[in-house]
Amino acid sequence: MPKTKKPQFFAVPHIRFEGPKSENHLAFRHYDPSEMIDGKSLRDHLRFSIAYWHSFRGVGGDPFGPGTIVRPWESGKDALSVAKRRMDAAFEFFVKIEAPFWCFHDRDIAPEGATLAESNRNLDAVVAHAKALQKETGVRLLWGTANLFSNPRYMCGAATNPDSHVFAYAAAQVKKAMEVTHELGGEGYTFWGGREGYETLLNTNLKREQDHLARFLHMAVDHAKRIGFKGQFYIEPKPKEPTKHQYDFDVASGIAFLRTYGLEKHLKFNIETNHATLAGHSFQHEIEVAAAQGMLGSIDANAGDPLLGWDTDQFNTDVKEITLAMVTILRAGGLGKGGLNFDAKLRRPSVDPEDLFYAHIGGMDTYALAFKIARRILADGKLDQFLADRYASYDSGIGKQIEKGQVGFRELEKLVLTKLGEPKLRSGRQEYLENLFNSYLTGR
Ligand code: XLS
Ligand code: NI
Ligand code: NI
Repeated sequence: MPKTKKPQFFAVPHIRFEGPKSENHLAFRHYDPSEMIDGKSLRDHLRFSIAYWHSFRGVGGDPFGPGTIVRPWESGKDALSVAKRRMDAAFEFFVKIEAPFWCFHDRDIAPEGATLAESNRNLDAVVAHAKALQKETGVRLLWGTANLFSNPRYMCGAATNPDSHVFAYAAAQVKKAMEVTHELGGEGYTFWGGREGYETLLNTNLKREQDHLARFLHMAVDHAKRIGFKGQFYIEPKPKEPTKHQYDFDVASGIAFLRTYGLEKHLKFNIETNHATLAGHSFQHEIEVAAAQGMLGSIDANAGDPLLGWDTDQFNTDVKEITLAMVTILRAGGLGKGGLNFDAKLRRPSVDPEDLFYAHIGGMDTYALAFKIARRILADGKLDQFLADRYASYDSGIGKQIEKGQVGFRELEKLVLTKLGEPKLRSGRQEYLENLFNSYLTGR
């Protein structure tokens, strides 16, 4: 990856791969971006991306106190020049941490103005800067999105707002966000439901709001065609927070929603670990459900805290959780145009710029290690063989006829009464499989 011209914001050196035995914690142990695997570099397999909002706009604030994180680049004569300086720092970071991609919301990168026209002008100015930095560094845009949840106008949602004026405003904002994503060569565009949900049904027409959300997404699909944007659209499910009930609750309800409104060909899922667990699912479950329908798109790589019931957006260092996810991702043939976007933030007391490095090194190494273990699991074939055997009764005979829709209740009743009788119990072997899985994790 090309280097930045003159690093000036981080006292940390370019992060290099030093292997598992390295004592240097500002080095990769498992992520060697240039390692070739199956004719493709690990960089291209994993497609890591940095989330601008957390890493360059997050200041560590929480409901009990203001931010703790003060960055040296957050100064300048006006908001626009600060935005550009911050972006210089961000691209220095992307290069030094070996991330080939980044992701942003429109309002992360450029200040919102007093009118939409002014916001658009600000965005254009910063996007021109981003374009130059992308060209200089080779870093690309994984996906763009619009912030449709911070401004008070969106307090009751954007596309699902009861006021059509707000719907129109959101449409105008997304139009522009899609256009700048396209301008920057973005490989995707994400819709996270922000405040698309409700607090109480006493003031909510659920059916109408869902219709409006679908209408909004159809407009986005139409606009993509109009401007020639070929990137992948993603919907990012989340069950709650900020609203009590979000319409894109989880992947399964997302599939139902997309199919109901004829959108299933146009969107895939951007699955976030912490959103999966908030919905009461495992990360692997959400990936598996999307993959089963050919709708696995991209990953927002983070972790929740098992003891907390909100989106803590932590960096994930859980090799087991990620390896399970990777097994499903690899079986599904990978992420295509998607990637692994670190939608994760530093803890409030992690106030130093170098904490950004430790955080991402940990996340990247965990994913790289999990990727390698998952490949070994699949190459070894024992798990796949177990699955194949478990369902083998559907490969021929009556099972095959069931799958092909060649028999119904009457035929099956007759068969059981005359021929099959009582089925024999077969072990699901869960404990054996857990031990087998652990043996891959620990290398023995
Ligand atoms: C919030 C979401 C958000 C999306 C992008 O919970 O994860 O960060 O990824 O709007
Ligand atoms: Ni996310
Ligand atoms: Ni989230």
